[in-house]
Amino acid sequence: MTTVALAATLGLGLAACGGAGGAQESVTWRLAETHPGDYPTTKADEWFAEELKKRSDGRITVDVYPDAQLGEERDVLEQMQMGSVELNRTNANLVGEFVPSWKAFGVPYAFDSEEHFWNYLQGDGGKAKLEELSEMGAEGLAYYDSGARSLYTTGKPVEKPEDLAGRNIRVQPGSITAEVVEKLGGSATTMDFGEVYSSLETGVIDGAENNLPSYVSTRHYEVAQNLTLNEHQRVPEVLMIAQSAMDQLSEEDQKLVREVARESTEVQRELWRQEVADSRKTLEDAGVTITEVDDKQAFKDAVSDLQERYAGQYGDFMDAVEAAKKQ
Ligand code: GTR
Repeated sequence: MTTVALAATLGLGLAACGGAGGAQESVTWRLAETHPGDYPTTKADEWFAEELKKRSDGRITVDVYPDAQLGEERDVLEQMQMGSVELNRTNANLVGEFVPSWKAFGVPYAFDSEEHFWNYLQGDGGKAKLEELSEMGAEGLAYYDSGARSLYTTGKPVEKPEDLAGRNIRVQPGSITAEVVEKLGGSATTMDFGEVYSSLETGVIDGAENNLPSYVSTRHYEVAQNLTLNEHQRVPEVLMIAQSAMDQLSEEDQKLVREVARESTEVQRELWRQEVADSRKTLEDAGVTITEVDDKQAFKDAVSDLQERYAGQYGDFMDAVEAAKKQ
């Protein structure tokens, strides 16, 4: 845990001392966010906080801490488990370290399209998945969009999986993306989000993978100027709350939290669509080499034996994903 994260944890510990369980008159909670203030997830967090304050007549205050002020995502998830951070917006890939069945979100090419992805998330499969967060003492409140993840590299552009040979690609902690990258032919290094820029700059890694808005907001495109739109994963963002925080509320306020969180999904999705378009423009203006991959078959073939293994390991997920195709 970083010093900042530790200090934040201690600070909260003191603030929480008054609460002895049961419904509180009013609560002030912290929401951890890794992205900067102008990123779509952060704006949705803010909308959630404002709306909740308004509709609870001031009983529920949520302070959003952007820019990983409460620590890197993995640290925050640990704090969530201990109940020392109440709310967290994180990427589903990171959750796998704490709730192993969530690693399923990293299965490559699981979803055919944005529509398929959202059919799954908003259907029974997606709802059941949110409930699995109880294993880490949390409740899943809402999904946010995160588009598709693609590769980006320094050096020469990646046009086909073979181009990854000998290249070291950063992946998120807790995810199965390392296996995916290695099947594609590269080598994988697990690293916190905040370390990626300098590691690209100094050549510790040769690339990473993410969606367009993250590639732009982190300015990774300045140091890794080749983007390959191979779209190997669609991994949602999730807004979660520590069970110990939820337990402080009356039933009526718990319902309100869930309702406002659900509504914030629509706000975020709208912001997301705009951000993807803006990011594409930023990248084009900056002269980034964008390699379109119209036929993703070579990438899909490279990971096909993983698919068989995952179908066994994450059978329920794969069945629900399949069912969401037909809706
Ligand atoms: C982004 C995601 C972040 C973080 C990051 C990463 O797409 O929104 O929460 O997980 O990816 O690659 O670490």
